[in-house]
Amino acid sequence: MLTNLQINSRRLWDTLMETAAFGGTEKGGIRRLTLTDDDKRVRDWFQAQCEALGCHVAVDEVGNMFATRRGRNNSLPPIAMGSHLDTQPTGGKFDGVLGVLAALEVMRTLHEQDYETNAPIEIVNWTNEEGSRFPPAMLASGVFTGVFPAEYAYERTDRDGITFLQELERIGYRGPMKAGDHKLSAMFELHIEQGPILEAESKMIGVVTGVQGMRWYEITIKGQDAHTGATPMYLRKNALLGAARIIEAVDAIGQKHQPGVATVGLIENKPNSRNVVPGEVFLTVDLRHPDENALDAMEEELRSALARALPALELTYDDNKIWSSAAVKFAPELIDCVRTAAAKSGFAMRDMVSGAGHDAAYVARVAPTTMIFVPCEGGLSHNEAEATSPDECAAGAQVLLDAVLACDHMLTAETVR
Ligand code: HGY
Ligand code: MN
Ligand code: MN
Repeated sequence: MLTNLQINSRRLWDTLMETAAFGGTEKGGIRRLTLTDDDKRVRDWFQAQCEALGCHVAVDEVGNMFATRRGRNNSLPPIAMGSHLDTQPTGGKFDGVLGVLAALEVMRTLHEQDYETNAPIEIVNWTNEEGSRFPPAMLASGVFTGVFPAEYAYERTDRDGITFLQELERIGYRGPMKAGDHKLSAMFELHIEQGPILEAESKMIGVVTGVQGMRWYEITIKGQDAHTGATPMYLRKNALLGAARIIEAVDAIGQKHQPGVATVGLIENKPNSRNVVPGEVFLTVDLRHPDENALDAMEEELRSALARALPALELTYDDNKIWSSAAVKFAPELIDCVRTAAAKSGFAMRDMVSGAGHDAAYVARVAPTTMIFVPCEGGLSHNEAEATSPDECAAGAQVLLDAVLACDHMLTAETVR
């Protein structure tokens, strides 16, 4: 039951470039941290575009936006196409954005062709997927799926002590709908791969079968501020030296447990003065692996590294696991919809597990979910130079359209039985 509906590649590309202006950076990336004025601007723009297509836009209590196009049978929960419009501080034009704007292109195509689906079709913009400003990542899809209570999200603070709730209310996106009350029949998320595999193998489509497990830790190391001139080496309690030992140890854990990965990404050194021996360091650790047992081993080795390295430098520390997202497998029936869709357009494809986290990892807890990847240049992402081509964006959007219609057809057959 595949149609001949074709997305408009030019319009999709123009829309991607147009919205990159909301938080655009000189280096050609996007800095659109969640719940900032730039996030508000792109949300307002997105809502207007969806309403112009006749979609109803609802917002839930943590700012998740749901733009719904009615179908023949509106008693069915919508088939959703979701991703995120927030970015990293030095993000690119495509991470998250491609998924939401390709979904908008699908909606525009259905609308202009006056194509009636059986189930309602929906675009979802998930709040704070990145977790860069308000950790952890995937915070609002986590509230939607019952992983976190809304109050937990509301209390999260950025590094300036501002709360998620303050900002959500300030930009006017604290919606009336209780997160999770809104049901979904299915969700597809289109995303750039953010890794090198598809490009290296000249594959256009990644048929994503799951997402690897992820854990985040916050570690505070304490020593003693002291004078860099008058304090002999043997009398120092240098927290930054301790941090250096831990940064090395974390990298060694990642090297040892490949394909797992391990990273120290954020570090704050205090007082960060050139003639003071640093007395306190705050740093974050990001551990990931497709296998939960391997993640347990990596976590154990992190704990031992802390216990071994820091007391030896007369430093104290506290470590706090702030987030854990278990490895996820996606819905086989939706994966098949993606395969069918990619084959219809003759795109070379391959199965893969996502290295990056995505809202789909949480949505899979409450509805059949899967993802579609397209390549990005050099596998580079979370970088202002992140790039992909109009053809790759169009291929992803076309597969998204055809996968959603294949899913609609499958659900119709199920409900007709
Ligand atoms: O951290 C992640 O994998 C995602 O980009 N938020
Ligand atoms: Mn993303
Ligand atoms: Mn990201």
